[in-house]
Amino acid sequence: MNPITSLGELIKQAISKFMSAPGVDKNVVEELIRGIQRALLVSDVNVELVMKLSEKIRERALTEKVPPGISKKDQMIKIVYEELVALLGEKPQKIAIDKSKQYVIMVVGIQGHGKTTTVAKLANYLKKLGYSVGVVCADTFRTGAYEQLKQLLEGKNIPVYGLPGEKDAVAIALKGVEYISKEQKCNVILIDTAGRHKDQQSLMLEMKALEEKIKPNEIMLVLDGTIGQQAGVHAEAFHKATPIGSIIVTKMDTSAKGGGALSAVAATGAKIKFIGTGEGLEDIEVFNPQGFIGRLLGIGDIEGLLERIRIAELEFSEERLKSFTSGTFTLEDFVRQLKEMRKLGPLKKILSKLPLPGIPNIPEEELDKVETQIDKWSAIILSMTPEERRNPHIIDSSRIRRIARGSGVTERDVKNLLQQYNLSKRMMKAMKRTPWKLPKHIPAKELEG
Ligand SMILES: Nc1nc2c(ncn2[C@@H]2O[C@H](COP(=O)(O)OP(=O)(O)OP(=O)(O)O)[C@@H](O)[C@H]2O)c(=O)[nH]1
Ligand SMILES: [Mg+2]
Repeated sequence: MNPITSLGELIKQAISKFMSAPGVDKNVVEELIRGIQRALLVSDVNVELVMKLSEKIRERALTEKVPPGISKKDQMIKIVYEELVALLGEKPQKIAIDKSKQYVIMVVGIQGHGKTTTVAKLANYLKKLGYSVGVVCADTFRTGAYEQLKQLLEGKNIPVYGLPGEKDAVAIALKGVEYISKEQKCNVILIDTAGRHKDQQSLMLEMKALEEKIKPNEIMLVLDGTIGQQAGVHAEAFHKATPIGSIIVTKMDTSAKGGGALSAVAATGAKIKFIGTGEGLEDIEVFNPQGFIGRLLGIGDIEGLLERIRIAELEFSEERLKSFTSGTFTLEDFVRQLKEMRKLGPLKKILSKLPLPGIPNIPEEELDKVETQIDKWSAIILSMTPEERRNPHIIDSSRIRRIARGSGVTERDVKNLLQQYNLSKRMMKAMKRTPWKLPKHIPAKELEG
């Protein structure tokens, strides 16, 4: 069974059951957790990790407040999503290759894990991204390795170098790099290496020799996803022999153990860059934990949902809400709020997505200025006395002068801050009169800078 679908299907089942429950109580949450546990255990994810994750979900479900305007269900989806992403490591790895420089990638791994196939897939993938790519076959152990590579890349206009009969892998690699870069004028060079040797130690020695002589810019380790949690052990062993820069987990399409391989490798702290999802040349995917989990959960617009909750959390923290409505919205609240909003993206985009009734439109240039001024304003506020912060209306021109001097800004800067603060305060009052609702859906795209 396809592990991405099987793990995904099981998680989706658990979630859709959860979504169809009439309300959310402890039992419903427990059932959701059990469903997710089952899905992960079937996918060979380490039991201890599964238990830790369940505990985390349970704890957050019970303690985190639900911001107004958001359903408990949406909040639970967010919690499950975040905890699963944390299990696999947060960020996708970027392909950052300078097109004007030579970049050598050496692909290593155990026999049959998918090195040669992956080299071909990767060459094809990088070529599509616009790189000029060539491939070197430095596998002297497997008969027909060079032929295999040539066949995989047939018709792709990607040069393949090999020296059938030559027994010295280092010699082939050196000549190959020279040929691909000088004669073929390619800047990205992928080197396929042997997986089989008379023993593991001689394999590691050859990898070391290749690494020393070729000095690749990146060593990629290919790991077979069907080995489940064993993947973590192999990743660690290779890490010790040669500095592994990135990992590709292959055969994610064939075994139920894929989830185990991913979590085991992630647990070693190694960076998974791609996953292989089939035997074909196109079956390679950039490994992006967030996208991967998003698809597993089967929620079409997980990003939209997350943004909606983040904004709601930001705006409606209970304390903040109280200070808004009781009129004790202080200068410190103001700057803190701006800082937090800025974390979400460009201020003007956020504000333009919030329907604020009865509030004059703030010109775009003003908002641009606001963005650049937040740090300055923090400094200004630090120069104020606690009383001034609480009661800004007492700040007269002599106080303005003192504050400006103290924070190393102009008097205009101080006045400007006070003006913006007053404007914000008016916004809060207007909101109180016309309680506003968050839009149901803010497309994540529009929040991106
Ligand atoms: N289903 C599936 N099969 C894969 C994937 N990657 C590789 N394979 C298959 O796994 C087998 C071994 O792949 P190779 O690329 O030859 O493995 P290798 O690591 O180069 O093997 P040696 O050179 O013998 O060490 C082949 O039949 C590939 O088609 C994948 O992502 N999914
Ligand atoms: Mg091979």
